[in-house]
Formats: sequence, C-alpha cells, structure tokens
Amino acid sequence: MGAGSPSADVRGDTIAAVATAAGTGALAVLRVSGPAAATIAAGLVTPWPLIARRATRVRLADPDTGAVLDDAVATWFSAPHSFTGEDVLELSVHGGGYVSALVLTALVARGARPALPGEFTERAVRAGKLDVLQAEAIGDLIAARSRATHRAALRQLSGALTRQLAELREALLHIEALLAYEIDFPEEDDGPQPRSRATEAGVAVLGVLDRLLATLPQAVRAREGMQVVLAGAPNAGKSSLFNALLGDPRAIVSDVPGTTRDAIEAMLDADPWPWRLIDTAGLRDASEPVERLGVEVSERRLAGADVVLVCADDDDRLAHTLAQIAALSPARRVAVRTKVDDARAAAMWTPSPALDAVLREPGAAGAVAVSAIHGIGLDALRAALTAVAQAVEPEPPESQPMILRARHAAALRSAREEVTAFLDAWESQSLPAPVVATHLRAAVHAMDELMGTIDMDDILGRVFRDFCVGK
Ligand SMILES: Nc1nc2c(ncn2[C@@H]2O[C@H](COP(=O)(O)OP(=O)(O)O)[C@@H](O)[C@H]2O)c(=O)[nH]1
Ligand SMILES: [Mg+2]
Repeated sequence: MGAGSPSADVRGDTIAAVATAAGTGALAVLRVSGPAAATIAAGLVTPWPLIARRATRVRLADPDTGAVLDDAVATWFSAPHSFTGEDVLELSVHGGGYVSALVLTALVARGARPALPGEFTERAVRAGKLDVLQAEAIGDLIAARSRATHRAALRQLSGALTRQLAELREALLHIEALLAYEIDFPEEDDGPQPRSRATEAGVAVLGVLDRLLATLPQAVRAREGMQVVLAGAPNAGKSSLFNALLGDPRAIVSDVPGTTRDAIEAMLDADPWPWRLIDTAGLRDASEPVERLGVEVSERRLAGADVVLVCADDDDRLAHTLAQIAALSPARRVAVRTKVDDARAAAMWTPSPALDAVLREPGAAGAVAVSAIHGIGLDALRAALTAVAQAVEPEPPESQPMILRARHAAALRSAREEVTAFLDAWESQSLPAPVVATHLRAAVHAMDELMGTIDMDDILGRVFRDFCVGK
C-alpha cells in the first residue's frame, strides 16, 4: 500500500476531517465516520440523538469546558446507509477556518482520528458503495476544470465503464467455458463449430477493447485541450485576437512589431474540448526558420498544433501566410482576416481569388473576417474552431464508456495482448486448449485489477494517492 494510505490495521477506527477547502467561505463541512461516531457526537451535539438523514440545527459545545463552538447543522447517517457504509456524522459549521479547526480539535479530543487523504472514499470502496473506477471519477470530478473533464468524470461515476468491463469479463469467462468443453470432451467435438465460436467471441472482445482504448486520446483532449496556435506576420493582430477571444487583456498588445517576446498560453473552456490558445512570439533566435519567413510562430509550438489560426490584415498576405504555414505544419488552418472593423464589411467579406484558391487546399478549415477591437466575427471564429475540434477528435457518443487514465489503458492493453495471443494460438491449433486458456485467465486478471477486485490494497493506494483530505 502506498505512502499516505492507511494500512489495514487502522481500518475500523473513527475518522474525522474538514471536507471543504481551506479559506474563507460561508460554510465548512466536517465529516466523522466510524463505529465511535455516535459516542463522539453525543458529547458534542445538542440535541442528540438526531433523526437519521435529516439536517437538524444543533448547538456544538465542548463537553469538558461547556464552551459553545458553533451554531451548526448536523446530519446523522446510520450504518450502512451512508457514503462510507459506516455511522457518519456530517456537520455544516460556519466557514473561515477557525470554527472548523475548533470543531475538528474537539472531535479528535473525543477519540476521532484525523482522516488521511481519500480515506472516506476508500472506506466507501471497501464497503462496496463504490467501485475503484467510480472512486477515481470522484477525484476527477473534484479536479475538473472544464466542461469536457466534468462530463467525462460524470460518465465514469455513473458506472458505465464498470458495467462494460464486467461484460468483457463475463465474455472472457464464457470463452474459457467453451475451451473447457473442448478439454473435457475432445471426442465429442462436432467439427469446427465450437472452435469457431470461441474465435468469434475472442474477436468480439477485441473489438470492445479497441473501442475502449480509442477513447483515451479523448480523455487527454478533455484534460489538455486542443492546441490552437496563432500565427502571422508581426502586427497582424494576433495578440489582440488572443485577448479578444479570452475576453480579458492577458497578452501583451503592442504597436511595435515583434514586441511579444515569448509564447503566452491560456485555456479557454469550449465544446467539445477546451482550447489551449497559444500566442507565440517572434523569437529572436536566428535558428528559428519560421521567423526568417516573416511569420511569428515558433517551430516547437507549430509542431504541437492541432489548429493554426493564420492571421493577416489583407487577403494577399493571408493567402501567402497560409501557404507558408501549410508547408511547415500538417495542422488544420483557419484563415483569419484581421482588422475588419466595419460590421457590414466583415459580414460581406469574400476572399480574393488568390486567397480562395489557397482555401481549397487540404487542411484549410474555413475563413473568417474579424475585428478584435470591435469584437466582430468572434462568434464565427469560435464556431469554426468548434467544427475543427470535432473533426480532429470527435467526442465519443454518450453510450460509449470512456477510459480516462493511463492505468485504465495499461490494463486494457495487457488484456488485449492476452486475447490476441489466445486467438493466435487457438487459430493455429498449435497448442493444447489448457495452455491456450492461460491467456484468457491473464486477460480476466487484467480486468479484475482494473476494477479493483484483486490487489485491492495496492490499487487503492495508487488511486487515493492524489485525493484531498475529507473526501
Ligand atoms: N483597427 C484595428 N486594429 C487592430 C485590430 N487588432 C489589432 N489591431 C492593431 O494592430 C496592431 C498590432 O496588433 P497586435 O495584436 O499586437 O499584433 P501581433 O503583432 O500580430 O500580435 C496594434 O496597433 C493593434 O491595436 C483590429 O481589430 N482593428
Ligand atoms: Mg503579438
């Protein structure tokens, strides 16, 4: 079990923690969980006992000194009908840190132990209230910083991934059963029928594994966003556009060409993925060939780009810059005609014939006229970016469970290898059935590990390493 995670012998004691974040807020929530929760509560909470699962206004007082700690709201959950499956007391006290620290001290003085990070959720998993994948999803939900990460965490919390994995596990066991039949009754084998049934089932399992594995890049997108890089000549209006898209002045905007010295990044929440918007400077380094072409965008940023917003304030230069960027990067290009300050002119803008020709080339992903200063065309630009994002990496359909972590991918890849090895051996008939079956065993083992049904301590240790106290 990893550092910071409780060992098995301390389980069963009563833990307490402040569940809300530190800092000033209207309320702070404390949780107590374990067999001594009622005894501890009886000393501190008046009135006591409480009706279970009903928020009740109470007075909290230190039983030794009689000093009132707070006027609070308490909710009592009797085991097993609680988050952890144990007796749980939840206290909403006044926020600000001081009150919650006082109350926590009083709880500890009466026998509770300060909880370790993730310990409440870990108890919920051990009590079978949540599986390990759902516990991870709680961590992801807390860490969510965008619509996409929020959606992905909720999807996993719903248990869809768990159900899919359980189905896969069943399918693997079914194939094992087919093999067992072959082992026990080899003479009764009525031709190729049972053999091909095991093969077909194995191929079906591979298909599901591949669909799940294909969702990992989407989880990475959700977390890291689409790389949207601004490129164009000095003074094209890139930094102004960056600010306009952000809605607040974070990039340095200057009248002097080339004064934005370094790359500036910002994450913008968007659908289906957030955008990591990058305004790259003209780096003064002569080894930057891009700079020598008169285009401000660093090679490194261009290499990682999903989309390049190619900016220029006249059509011919825009056509020229688009062609330059196309030669340097396979990323999709949205053409941005900048500084069209007149709304009518922006709406009526049609690309010049030269520009139009460039816009028909592969990788070109639309053109918009904008004015960063007057906020014209920004919605059209956002729509173009959303369309490109969908094309680069579509969000999986609602019904498709997603995997979110390297841990998930590693387990599925090892299951995939085992199923492939099984199919090879089975098809070639080179090995006897009992030997072939070991691959299926190993695949089931990988599933079990992923779902946390075996090596529980080790897996929980890894899962809860990054949790916060009180969760
Ligand atoms: N009229 C007008 N001027 C703009 C617009 N956007 C940028 N500019 C001006 O163009 C100059 C260069 O802008 P900047 O954003 O620094 O360009 P960059 O060098 O490409 O980052 C500045 O003087 C900006 O005020 C716009 O939409 N309309
Ligand atoms: Mg700039």
